[in-house]
Amino acid sequence: MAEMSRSTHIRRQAEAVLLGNWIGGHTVPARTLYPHQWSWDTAFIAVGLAQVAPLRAWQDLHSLFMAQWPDGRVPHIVFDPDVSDRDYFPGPSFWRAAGSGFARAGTTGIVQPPVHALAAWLVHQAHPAPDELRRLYPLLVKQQHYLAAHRNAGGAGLASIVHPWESGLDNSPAWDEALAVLPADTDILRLHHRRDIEVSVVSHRPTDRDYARYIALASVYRDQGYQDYGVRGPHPFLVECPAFNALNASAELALADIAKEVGADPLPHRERAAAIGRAMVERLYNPETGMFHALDVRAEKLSPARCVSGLIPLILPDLPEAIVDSLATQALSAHFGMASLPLPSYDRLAADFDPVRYWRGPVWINMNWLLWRGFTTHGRPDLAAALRASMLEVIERSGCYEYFHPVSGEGIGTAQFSWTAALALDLLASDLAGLKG
Ligand code: 2M8
Repeated sequence: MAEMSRSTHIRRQAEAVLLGNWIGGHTVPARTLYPHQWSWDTAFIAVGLAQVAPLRAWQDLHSLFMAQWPDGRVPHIVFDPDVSDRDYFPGPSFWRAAGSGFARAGTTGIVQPPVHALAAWLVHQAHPAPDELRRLYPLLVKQQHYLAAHRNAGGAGLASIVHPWESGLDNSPAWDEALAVLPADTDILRLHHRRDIEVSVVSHRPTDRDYARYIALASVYRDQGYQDYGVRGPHPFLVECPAFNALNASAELALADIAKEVGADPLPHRERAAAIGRAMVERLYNPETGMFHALDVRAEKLSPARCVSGLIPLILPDLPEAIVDSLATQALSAHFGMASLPLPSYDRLAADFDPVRYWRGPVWINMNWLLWRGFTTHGRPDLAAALRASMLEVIERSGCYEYFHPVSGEGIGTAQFSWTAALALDLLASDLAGLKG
């Protein structure tokens, strides 16, 4: 297809997906499988909406931040009062978290990666809206404050996640070792009915053993009132994820830009970003594999798994040049095999690489979009261009799927998935001369 009609084809599809998933006030990730508002999905969606409906982008971000908790945490799901509790598990009756008074059906009590400051800055780049930035800035600062004050379980200034769902890469092999020491009591699933496997293919979703651990971990956190006690506290899962922390540092950099725009001081944001970057290099980088790994804070051990999350620190502009080179080498190596297809979520050479199971092999567009930004930031236009082309190619061929088969490029998971559509729109709008933001 000629370049023009090819872009038009993708753009039309993507716009239709975002319109179809707009339920008035916010956009859902996908109508059937994910019928509520998700935190980091909202950020990626806003980036794409900036190209076609900037008012909806701001509305999406504001509706998420209306549910921000008084302690600053932005919940990973804001439940829609018009959706039955039976339509998503675990729903409001499991979490029993009121959140802020504005979330009528409540929220979850865990978070997701803080991509929102970057998203707000990118929306503003596409359609300058200083008043919107002024409204959001203090809320974004509070979100960062929560992570710095309550999640520094390892004591080095990095945020720990307390549940795999907080990473957004739910069943990534990055958590396998930290989860293995926890009991996997699948009896818990007799009490709690898995809705996800009724509306998608069982072999693509996390296993029952993983799911049982997710439910047990969420119950522990809920039953301790969603309090964070740090490394010596009772929480059984405390992990420093390289992607989460890279996004945390990148949020501070975006806040520095936003601060300048709204008349606040950018310097503390830059200093925090630099400190997070340094701690990541010290704690999460493994020179032997040439990439970053998740750190189990309780066991004080790096996960051996090579996951795409370990390449995401490439988004940080001040990463040492030798590490940038190494991450690029890894991306091109047989482990990830960035070539005609975008990067998979997990090491292609690993014995347990699974091309269809969720975050244990398939290609995800949000991860590749971040890497594309990273290559551009570090002056690798050739790699950025190749990755951009392969993402658009797979979306054109298969549609706006949730994820893609890492060998055939076939679309898998749910169709009409919002962040795939949104990021396709951003890719189409971005020329290779440079990134916005
Ligand atoms: C997936 O996670 C949810 C739980 O949060 C689920 O499996 O039900 C992940 O891919 C996550 O990153 C994403 O935000 C969410 C909604 O798209 O779905």
